[in-house]
Amino acid sequence: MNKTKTGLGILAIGAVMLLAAGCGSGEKTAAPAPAGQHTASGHEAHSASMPKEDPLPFMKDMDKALQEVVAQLKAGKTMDAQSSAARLTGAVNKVLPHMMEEGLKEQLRQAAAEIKNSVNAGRTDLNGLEDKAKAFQSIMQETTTHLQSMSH
Ligand SMILES: [Cu+2]
Repeated sequence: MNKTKTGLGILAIGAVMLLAAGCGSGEKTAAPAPAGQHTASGHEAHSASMPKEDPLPFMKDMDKALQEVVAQLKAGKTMDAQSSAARLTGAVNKVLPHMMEEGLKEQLRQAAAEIKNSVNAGRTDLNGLEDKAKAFQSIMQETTTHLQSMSH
């Protein structure tokens, strides 16, 4: 009887130790990475000012709107292209508050404005627009990578 109880006791202690070890390693994994140039306080301040939404779906809208602008201009549908360009800048404006790199933010904002302005001006220089669209795509790629590096 006594031997059985002792045996169970040892098993129980073993289980507790295993649990404790599990917790310990879990805490280590969850520990924050050492702060680099972006301080934790700076990130928190920005997060608080961000809209509570995932910005990545807006990147998909942006990509779709860009492709439509190009396709509609090629088809000579200037009015449609203008409304697609408005959707493009709308998506950009939704994403901007989530970005924490001022340089990239400004690039994205300016590239979208250039496309919108040239479409609205009715100067359908297709080659020029395709160059702008290509430049915009690489900025979008960088933006997506930047947004994916943050948690929302
Ligand atoms: Cu955000």
